[in-house]
Amino acid sequence: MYEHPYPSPELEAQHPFQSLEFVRYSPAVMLERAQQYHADMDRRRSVRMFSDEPVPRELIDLAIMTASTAPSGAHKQPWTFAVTESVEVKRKIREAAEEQEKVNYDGGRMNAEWQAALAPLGTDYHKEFLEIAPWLVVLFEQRFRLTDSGEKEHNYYVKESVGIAAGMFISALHQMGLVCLTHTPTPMAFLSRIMGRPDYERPFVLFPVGFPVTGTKVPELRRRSLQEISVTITEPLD
Ligand code: IYR
Repeated sequence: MYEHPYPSPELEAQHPFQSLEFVRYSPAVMLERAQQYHADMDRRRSVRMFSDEPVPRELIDLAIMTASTAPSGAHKQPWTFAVTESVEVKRKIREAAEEQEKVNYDGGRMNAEWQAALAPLGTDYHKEFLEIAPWLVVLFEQRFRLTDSGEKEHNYYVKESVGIAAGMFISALHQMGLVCLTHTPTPMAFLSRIMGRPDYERPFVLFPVGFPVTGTKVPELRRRSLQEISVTITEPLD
């Protein structure tokens, strides 16, 4: 039994609590679901060739709602998802992204080691997909929040929180049968300007979202094995 139950009666008297909605599966169902989910997620790939086929806004909104279930520091939910299907907005974003990427690739802002690491992906400064994909979703991190009275309210673990939300967004899209690219055309300040976001928000990732163009190819990648990515600790080492 816990000597320090959570919530304590004093805590619960001051802040509302509710019962956890927990679904318990049998061991066989747990294993089946775990294997299914892994196999499904293992098919997810970043895509750079999008179809211009339309995607209902409702699906984008559902992916955002799923992303926003992410845990966040002090439950501050320090994110804004800016969504556009506007031809003009997408064109401006493509132009500005290509301008930055040209400096990254051809102007030496990415060093030789970095460029070599990207060689198997074959990326370059051309970002046509930013106009072709039906939706662009820019995830902004809120460094702080302004209250209704205009006061700064702190957010906590913003990068961690927004990173988790980004991952959940990516998996939500995959689960519903859409693809995206995790795109960071750095420096990304142009996204704040074009999308009219306040200066206390910073662009974190730009996601083109849609369907892959028919015949899309992706690089053959090997995912690191469990043995390579996981260690088991059996005794304290310090
Ligand atoms: N932002 C550039 C370069 C780039 C960097 C990394 I790290 C990648 O994994 C892929 C691309 C671009 O989008 O082309």
